[in-house]
Amino acid sequence: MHVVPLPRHLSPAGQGVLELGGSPRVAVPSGRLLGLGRIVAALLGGSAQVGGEAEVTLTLGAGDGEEYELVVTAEGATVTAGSAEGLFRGATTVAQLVTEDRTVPCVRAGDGPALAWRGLSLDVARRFFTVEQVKRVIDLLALYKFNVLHLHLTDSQAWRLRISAWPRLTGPESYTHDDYREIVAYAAERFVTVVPEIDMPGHVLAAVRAYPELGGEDEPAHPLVPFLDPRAEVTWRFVADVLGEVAVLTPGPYLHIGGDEAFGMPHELYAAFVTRALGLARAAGKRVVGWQEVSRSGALTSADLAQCWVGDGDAFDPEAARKTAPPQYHPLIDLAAAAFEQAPHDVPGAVAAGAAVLASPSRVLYLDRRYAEPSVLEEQNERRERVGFASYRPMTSREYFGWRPGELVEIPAGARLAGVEAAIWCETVGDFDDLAFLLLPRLAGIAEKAWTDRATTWEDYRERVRTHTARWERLGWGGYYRSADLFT
Ligand code: TNX
Repeated sequence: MHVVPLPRHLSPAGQGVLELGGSPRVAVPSGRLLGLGRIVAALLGGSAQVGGEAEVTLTLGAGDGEEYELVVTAEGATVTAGSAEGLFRGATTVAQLVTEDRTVPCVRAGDGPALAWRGLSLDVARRFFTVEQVKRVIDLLALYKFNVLHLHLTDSQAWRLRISAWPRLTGPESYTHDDYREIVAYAAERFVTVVPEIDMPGHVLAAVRAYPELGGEDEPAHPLVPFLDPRAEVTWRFVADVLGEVAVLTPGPYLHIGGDEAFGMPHELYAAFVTRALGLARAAGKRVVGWQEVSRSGALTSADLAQCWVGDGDAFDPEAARKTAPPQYHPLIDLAAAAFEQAPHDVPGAVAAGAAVLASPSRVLYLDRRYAEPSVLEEQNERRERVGFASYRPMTSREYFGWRPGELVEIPAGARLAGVEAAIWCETVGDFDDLAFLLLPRLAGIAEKAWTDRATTWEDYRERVRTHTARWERLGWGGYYRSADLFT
């Protein structure tokens, strides 16, 4: 019973097994849920129907939100939940219980999430991923009961979402409105909410290159780190166009306005910018998420979310970064190191403002950290030296599992924890296999932390997750890291 994340309750119910056969039937209670039935059937390699006899039956009953109950007997598997979302979460448990010989052990399970927000931030700005590739990411998120895909759509290297009134922002490797809608719809069918991030007022070199008037009149601290100037009229035409358009394209309730690392921007300008951007996002009908620095604006409220990525436990090694980064980036390394020192002070401010906290401390939730343990596949060890941010201390997969959401040193006691979000930054990611290499197996461990409030052990988790590799291969994630911590 190798289920990840571990359900709240899961126990064997007798000796028998359910034979799924070559094409199991998935029954849903009404035509309205046939779409869900088809998605679940695809997970199991079968077909969907309304009512009738079936190997897997989804029924609406008691239960809140994502909670579900599961009973598997030799006659069939039944998932019961109060919502379609709960049915889907339960179905992913069934999918994970399927053995290589296409049987499901007889079990009883009762399950639900410990945290409401379980996300992954995907950096499509530094490395473009096609719609098909993003769908593969969503498949993985769904398998592990994540419910948020945060798309880091813009950064200094590139802007990836077309904006009608500002066509020069995007190049050929970008999402059209239809592409973006397709991603959002695919995610929604799997109960994953897309949260789009437009990173401002720093991290905007791509926008300033396309529209130099966005760079303001003052010299930035370095030509590579311009910022959007709140005193310029053009800034607000731009921000209103962008946030308005993204809000309309996004059915989900959240808009992420970035706010991190506005290197060299005077405090008054930063605060003025964030305050007005928060207002525009709210006026567009969205709840706002920002990186923790946005608390410096003094304008956060209890409706907002502060995504906390650096705290007292974090470290950034500028010397290590200098060894690998090209010389023209060296001034930025010092600016980044300074930001890492300053940013921890922004977390208490966000908590005091009443904002909910989204925990993303780089120490355990940034997946662009290098692996300290070797791969059991010799040819992967070259990649280990290349992929992942050089300025973070490499960590073993086992170390990476050693945290719990409520006990993070980076998040002050008393914070209102909305949930946790992993982040995969892609400066060092060259292709999809590099992405697979950094995401798996570690993402599964994060799912376990985010979903279950049971104190599961590394040894127990390891035995479960190491059986998932065939599933990863089938979903197109064959590039996963053959970590010696897990696979020896
Ligand atoms: C800091 S975390 C950044 C990103 C980088 C990342 C590398 C954050 C809000 N900003 O721009 O990609 O470090 O790990």
